[in-house]
Amino acid sequence: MRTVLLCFVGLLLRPMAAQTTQASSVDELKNMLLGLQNQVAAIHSTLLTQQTMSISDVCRVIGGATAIQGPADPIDCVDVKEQGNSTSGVYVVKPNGESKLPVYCDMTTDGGGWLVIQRRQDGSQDFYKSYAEYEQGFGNLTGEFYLGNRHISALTRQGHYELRVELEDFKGVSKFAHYSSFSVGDSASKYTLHVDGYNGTAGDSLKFDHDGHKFSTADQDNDGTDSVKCAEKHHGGYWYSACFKSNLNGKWGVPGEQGIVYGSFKDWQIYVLKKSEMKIRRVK
Ligand SMILES: [Ca+2]
Repeated sequence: MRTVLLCFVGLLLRPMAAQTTQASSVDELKNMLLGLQNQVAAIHSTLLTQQTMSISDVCRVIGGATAIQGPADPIDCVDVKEQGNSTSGVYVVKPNGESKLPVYCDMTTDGGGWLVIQRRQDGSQDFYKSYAEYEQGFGNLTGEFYLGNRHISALTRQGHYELRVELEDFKGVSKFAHYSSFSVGDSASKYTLHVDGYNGTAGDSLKFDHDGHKFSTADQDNDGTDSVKCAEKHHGGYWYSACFKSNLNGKWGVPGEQGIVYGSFKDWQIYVLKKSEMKIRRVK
């Protein structure tokens, strides 16, 4: 042990001795190292400035996740949940091949990880919108909104998704419909709805009469029925056929066929609902 220590001290002393005899060279080396150190600090500073990180990324880094390589962008709320987020709220996701997108994640219902694509609750948002507006999305993620067909399509093309529809009437009665399979086609398909595998308490008013149908708005009639303009008649944007079993984007608080209706909620009556939430989750 003593020999090892002596060798170690010897190794340290040898360059120190060289320092005393070659002071000028050492000074030059010192200056060179100092210059390199400054350059590294400048590059590091530039990288930090240029780096764009989502709030969740920053939190993960602060929380002790790897600071060397940032976490992958979440592609949906399943990823957001798996990155350790258990609070419902707005998060930024990046669907495959798409730009970053703020979404609302429901982390409490049925195990969490749900990405909300539509919410009605108080009539604060007008849902009588154009095809382009339904394509891009509108409203407030923490209030009433429609996420947008192009985003819903992009999300549901990156895996197998399930759908949960939650409904509430003006008396406070809540029901839900769960579909084990849900997707919306691309723009060329006019955002055709594909939905299957119902179970729940609200009945099936979505696969029935709407599965396989294109999206229609007042300014783009894709309902396949010449005799009527369903979106205009029923004041919404939806996968109308001729015309609906459900009208979840109808006019809030209005009784009759322009209101928010989900036929099987109450004996296939035109029964107006107060709240509606549609949310999707990737099935792994
Ligand atoms: Ca028509």
